[in-house]
Parts: sequence; C-alpha cells; structure tokens
Amino acid sequence: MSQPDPTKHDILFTTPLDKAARFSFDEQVVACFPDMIRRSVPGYGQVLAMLPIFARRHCKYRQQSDSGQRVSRVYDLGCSLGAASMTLSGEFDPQDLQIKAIDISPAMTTEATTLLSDNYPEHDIEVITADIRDVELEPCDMVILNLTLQFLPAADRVAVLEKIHTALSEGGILVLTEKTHAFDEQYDAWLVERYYDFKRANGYTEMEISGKRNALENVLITDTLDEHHARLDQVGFKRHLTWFQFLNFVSIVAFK
Ligand code: GEK
Repeated sequence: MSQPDPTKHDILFTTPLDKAARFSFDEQVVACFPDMIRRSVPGYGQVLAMLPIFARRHCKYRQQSDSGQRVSRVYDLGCSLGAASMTLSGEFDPQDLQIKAIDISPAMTTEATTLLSDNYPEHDIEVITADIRDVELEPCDMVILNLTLQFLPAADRVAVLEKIHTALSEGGILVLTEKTHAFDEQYDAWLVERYYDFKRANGYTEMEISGKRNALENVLITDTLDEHHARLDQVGFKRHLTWFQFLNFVSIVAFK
C-alpha cells in the first residue's frame, strides 16, 4: 500500500526567507504535507477520525451512480492529499460511496490520485483539479471543507457555501473545519500564544513559526466562530453547531 511518506519532515521554514514570499501548495509543500499538517493543526487527526462516524449517520444512499446504483455522494473540497477521502474509504464498502475530491493545486491532486487509487482501487473516487469556486456540485449527502474555506477570498465564501447548501440533499451535512480568531483581543492573544506553544512542542523553532506566519499573511484569512455561524445562517442552514474546538481551530457541522 502506498502511503504519504511520513519520513519527509517539514523543513520549509528552517532557513530565513524573503519576507514577502507567499505560502503556496506546490511540490515542496506536497512532499512534507502530512508531517506539516499533523504538527501544525491541533486536532487534525481527531477531526479526520470522526468523519466516517458522521458519514454513517447522515449518508443514506440518496444519490444514483452512473450505473444506476444507490450511493452516498461525498465531496472533499480542498482535498490536498485526500486524507479525508482516505479515512472515509477505509470505513465504507466500495459500492456504498462515491467520492469527489477537489483541489486547485495540481501538485496535490497528482499525489492524491496516486495515493487514493493505490490504497482504494475498488472505490469510486474521482480526484479533480479545480477551483471550488468554479465547480458545479451534484446532489450529495455530505460535504467536507476541512481547512479550505480559510484560503478563499472573504468575498467568495458565501457563494461557495450557498452552492454547498443547494447541492446537499435533505438530511445531508456539511463539516466545516477552520482556523479562527477570537473577537476579544486578549482571548485571541492567549489562543495564538498557546498555538505557538503547541507548534514549539511539536518541534518547530521560532524561525519556522515566524516564517510560516509571514508566508500565510493575506493567504490564510481567518473568521471568528460567530462569523462562521452567521454565514451558515445566511446561506440557509437552519441548524449548525460547533462540535469540536482545540485552541483556535474549530469544526462545525451544519445540517440541511
Ligand atoms: C485535509 N482538506 O488534509 N479551490 C480548491 N482548492 C483550494 C482552493 C480553491 N479555491 N484554495 C485552496 N485550496 C485537507 C487539508 S489544506 C489546509 C486542506 C492547510 C486547497 C489548497 O490547494 C490546499 O490543498 C487546501 O485547499 C488547504 O483534510 O494546508 O492548512
């Protein structure tokens, strides 16, 4: 079985960089992505582990595959190397699921295609290189937006969520995981400092922490938890709740 290479350590910000260099999801990032995301996102593994558990409850074979079979269709938007799709595939029989995994970065989708087809050759998984702002979504049971909305320009977020709300069948869910900031400056400062402590505890140096922070400026734009809930209301989700929080990272489930 091919797996993302766990030996590829994230050394991206171990040397001083041009302060203006922007973070991008290129080949260099792809090579160390599993290590980077595990050491940088509090609760990443825990959130992934819950996705099949949610899917079991909310995916009810409401859709039809090309061959006429009843399937549950799941979108993994901003899939990177397909970790969420991989977790779901491991817990569902091939005939039950249809996964559409989309990412704008060709470096990511090339690697995701290999990983998913090597590990789950029987599953119906389509990896698509596209901007999630441009794709049309087919009717679906579950949409996963795991750490992706935060990379879209703020002005484009409502339209993407509206499209998701329209595509979901009654009873379907959106799982939205995001880095956030707190409205209260003091609380925010505390959360950010403890987040950097979390990164230090995971082996990142001061230079790596500040290098990554500079590179993500104006690339990863956070909202507050209240802003997320207000936006979900605005696009028509009547019920949504924060089911997970670890420092400044949260995950929300929204019910159609
Ligand atoms: C995981 N969900 O491991 N359209 C499509 N993809 C995009 C867009 C866009 N407009 N903008 C950014 N991306 C994954 C982790 S990573 C989170 C998601 C992180 C993609 C981008 O190419 C990258 O692969 C992903 O969103 C964000 O469960 O690195 O912090």
